[in-house]
Amino acid sequence: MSPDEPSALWERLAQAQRVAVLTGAGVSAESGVPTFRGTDGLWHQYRAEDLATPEAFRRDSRLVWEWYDWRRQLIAKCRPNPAHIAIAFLERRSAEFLLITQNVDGLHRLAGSTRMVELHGNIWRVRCLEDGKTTENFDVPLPAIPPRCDCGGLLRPDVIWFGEALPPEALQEAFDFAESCEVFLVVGTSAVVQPAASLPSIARRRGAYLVEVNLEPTPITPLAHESHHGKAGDILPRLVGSDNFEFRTSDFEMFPATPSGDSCSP
Ligand code: BJW
Repeated sequence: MSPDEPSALWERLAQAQRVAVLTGAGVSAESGVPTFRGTDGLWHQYRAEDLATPEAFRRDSRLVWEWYDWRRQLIAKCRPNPAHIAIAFLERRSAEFLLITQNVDGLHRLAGSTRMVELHGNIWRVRCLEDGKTTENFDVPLPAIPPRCDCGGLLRPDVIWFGEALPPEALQEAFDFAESCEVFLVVGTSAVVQPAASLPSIARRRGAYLVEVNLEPTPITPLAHESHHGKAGDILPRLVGSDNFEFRTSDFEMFPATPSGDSCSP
């Protein structure tokens, strides 16, 4: 759809009780967080098999942690962009709302989203392989690699790697909401990674109004009632009406101590 074409989304949102949003790496791209696929994506430069599988971690936990430490340093400098803010704004104007994110960067929470499931975990949490305890960890950079738990056990990033099951409660909540919502927005995901990629078609089959925002066509495009091609940070605020509001960057201070107060937006 061109930016000038009228969108029926506004009307649909005004009538909807239940609104869902599925996000992927593209929603954080304008904040400076790299996506995974495409020519600038992480998987263009690095092999997922070496860095994002349980086998890779068993083989070389230091290498995997060095990669995650680098990404944590990069993300620590990033701030939410207008797309994150638009989604937090939409939550506030919806009777019932669920943000289903595949992102691990924590930027949605910083932007003010609260009704949210993180399907692929969170890069700011670690999990001990010995005692199974999960804790927040904002050390940037990590003082020791690989990091260790107080119990001496090896810590791993609390994210979901290929071949691993998604958190069952989060997944169930996402599927239940997709089956019962009236509006389902899909923002900045290539929609190739399962099971998250199935959610839009489930919602569509169950009668939801399906809207996509992405730089380019995806497998969701043929299913969508509306497909908006362009930057989420430009399109989403207009679509949901958050472009009439101003937000201070001080609203988005996140970590106890960030290496620099600057945004790493390009
Ligand atoms: C913009 C933009 C701008 C850019 N504005 N748009 C069925 C069929 C086939 C395979 C499978 C299947 N079921 C399971 C599988 C295997 C596998 C899978 O799906 N593989 C496919 C790739 C083939 N899935 C799994 O392994 C999952 N586990 C599972 O299913 O377990 C089953 C099980 C059950 C019981 C016991 C045991 C097992 C787990 C998947 C985990 C994915 N993990 C990662 C890494 C997370 C941690 C980390 O960050 O380090 O998650 S991989 C990576 O891909 C990351 C992302 O969340 C995920 C999705 O990527 P996303 O977000 O869509 O990013 P991109 O880069 O792909 O796309 C960005 C998009 O944004 C693009 O479209 C751009 O155009 C757009 N964009 N700038 C708007 N400014």
